[in-house]
Amino acid sequence: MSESGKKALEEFMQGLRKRNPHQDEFHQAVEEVATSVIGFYLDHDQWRKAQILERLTEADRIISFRVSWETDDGDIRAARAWRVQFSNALGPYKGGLRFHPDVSESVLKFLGFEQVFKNSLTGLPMGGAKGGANFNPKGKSDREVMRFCQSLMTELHRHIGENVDVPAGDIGVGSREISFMFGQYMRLENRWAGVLTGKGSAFGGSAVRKEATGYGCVYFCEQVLEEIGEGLEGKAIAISGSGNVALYSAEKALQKKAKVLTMSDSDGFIFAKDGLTPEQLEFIKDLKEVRRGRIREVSDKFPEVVFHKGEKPWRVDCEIAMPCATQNEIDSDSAEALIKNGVSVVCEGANMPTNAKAAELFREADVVHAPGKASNAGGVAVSGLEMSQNSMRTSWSREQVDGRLQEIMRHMHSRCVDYGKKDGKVNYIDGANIAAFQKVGEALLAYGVV
Ligand code: NDP
Ligand code: 2IT
Repeated sequence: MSESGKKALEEFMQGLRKRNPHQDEFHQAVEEVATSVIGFYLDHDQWRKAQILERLTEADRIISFRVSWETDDGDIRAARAWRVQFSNALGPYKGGLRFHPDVSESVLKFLGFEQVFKNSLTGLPMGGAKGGANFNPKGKSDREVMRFCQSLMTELHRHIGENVDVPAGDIGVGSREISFMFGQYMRLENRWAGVLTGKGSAFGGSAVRKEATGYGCVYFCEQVLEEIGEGLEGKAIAISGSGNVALYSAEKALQKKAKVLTMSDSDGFIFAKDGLTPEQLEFIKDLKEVRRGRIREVSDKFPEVVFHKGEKPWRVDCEIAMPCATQNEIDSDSAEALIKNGVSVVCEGANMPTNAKAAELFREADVVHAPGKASNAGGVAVSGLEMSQNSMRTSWSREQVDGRLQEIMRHMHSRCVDYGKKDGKVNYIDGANIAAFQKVGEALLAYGVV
């Protein structure tokens, strides 16, 4: 980067940190984008005069509210919830809801900010948002989760709408929670509307939405490999997480004949030295989706699969790393171990799973690094298709939706290549950031001062 670029970036980041104190995750997400786009920004006077970067790093609005709910024992609890409506420049606000004790305004701002760029890359007309609560669904009964979801929607319903803001799932929010929230929305509004995505197929949900993030991540990975003249068959993949994204990344990877060596949860990881078998993966799906159990139970059932308590899966020998759990799960120690053990591609299923130092190490070691805002965009893309189906009062077949998903992932990959290829190598982080920034920025320029 040029000296003037460095100086401008530092000044911009100083201002951002000052305006958003103590929001480390938000600073990190913005710095990554600003680093990619600062050269373009400095070269375009009109963009600077219009303060496009400054405007795109300020959320349109943030709604913060209390969610009171009652436990099965009759105790009263209060949680804090937010909806960060980041930008509707390209379409209705769109993005998931997260229920996790670590949720904070900073986490939701980073996620909402990334969502603006991710949604732009899909090519579908969607703005960016994120929401959630510092509620821990782990160990809660179905009735407790229902009461929490109903209470949250009692406030949230007045801020959303099929043409305004369309939430979906994320960590801790799957089809059970979406159904509870959707039921409450209809009760409050007395009308059916495609106001959430990830719904059940009986009531407006799209085929393949559940699988879409994981499948999309593997489709993207295939494109990345093709770009360097390789394929997925026989490749050793380390996957983290065992939730929605991890399960369907693993499923598609197995269908493509890759070897899935690891999966994890917050207790530790499991290691299958020759790769998980389809039977083992079916067991894990039932364990996680139906019984809501812990990953260590896999080795009770299959002793050849070894459980490593309290550890992350990044020390195994693998060619591909697919982090599918949470933000900053790959730090510099993990990155060093992966590089030493021969990783050549990192394809992110989670949002911002690699911290800034680890990303720098991958870049220096020539590891191809696909950022979540491109590689995990399959989920929100199929959410966009669910919105279209709801508006048209129709539903498309699995084959149709999966075909569209593959097409969208291919198209996003070529946009990353178009904007990120330099000296024969693709920098996917720059490619994704620059392509997305230009599209959202052009909309803002066209709107005038908004
Ligand atoms: P789930 O709640 O279904 O699964 C999350 C998984 O990650 C669980 O195995 C969980 O383990 C683990 N995990 C979560 N937090 C931590 C933590 N702090 N430390 C260690 N492990 C953790 O969520 P999803 O699969 O939906 O989401 C995973 C990632 O993918 C997130 O970054 C999300 O933002 C991103 N994403 C999700 C999309 C979707 O459509 N659902 C779309 C695009 C991105 P445990 O159960 O022990 O907490
Ligand atoms: O991070 C994400 O893209 C999601 N959690 C999915 C959002 C959506 O609206 O489907």
